[in-house]
Amino acid sequence: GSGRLRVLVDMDGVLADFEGGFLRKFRSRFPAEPYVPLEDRRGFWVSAQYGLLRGDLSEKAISIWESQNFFMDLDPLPGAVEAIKEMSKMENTDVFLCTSPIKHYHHCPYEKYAWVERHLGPDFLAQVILTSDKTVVTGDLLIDDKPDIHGVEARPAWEHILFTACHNKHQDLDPAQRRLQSWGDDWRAILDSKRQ
Ligand code: UMP
Repeated sequence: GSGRLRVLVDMDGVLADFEGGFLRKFRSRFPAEPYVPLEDRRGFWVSAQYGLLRGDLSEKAISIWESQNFFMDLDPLPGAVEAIKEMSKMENTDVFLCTSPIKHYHHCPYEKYAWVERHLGPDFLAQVILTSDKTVVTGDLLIDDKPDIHGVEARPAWEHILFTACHNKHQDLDPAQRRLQSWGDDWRAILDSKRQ
């Protein structure tokens, strides 16, 4: 290899507060409907849990993140912006933002780039990787809140570090899988553990 460490960092649920932004806009648009408090969230797919609550709530949930300004308005998670800026300034370290767009493409891809420019600065736009299959992207680490990341590559190059989120905090992991509890956790030690 190049002797450099390549870190792939997910956006929704790791840098941007997808769950908090969703719940706020869902309650504001559908004030009479039931909702799932963040402490009751289980499973990665918000739409699936809302569908279990009541059949028609799945499509109401989806309509929230398909709306204009949903992705743009997401707040950064605590410490995320500072951590990414510091990580990208480290010697021998390349940071890429690796994120899957929703299928409804009218707003999401544009707003993800706009979010990066706004919160991380224009220099970070070149680091964005939009992909619906993260297994074909090579890297040493993938920091992501989705517990099961699969695709056409059966043996991805990266080690998946599970970023703790409301929907995965109770989940039992494979004993080999490592977690990052938050950006206040020791992400520097995880990076160091992968350096040559
Ligand atoms: N997403 C859905 N449905 C859900 C929850 C999330 O489509 O119930 C979207 C939001 C993100 C994408 O655009 O899925 C997940 O992308 P990654 O965090 O895996 O990059």
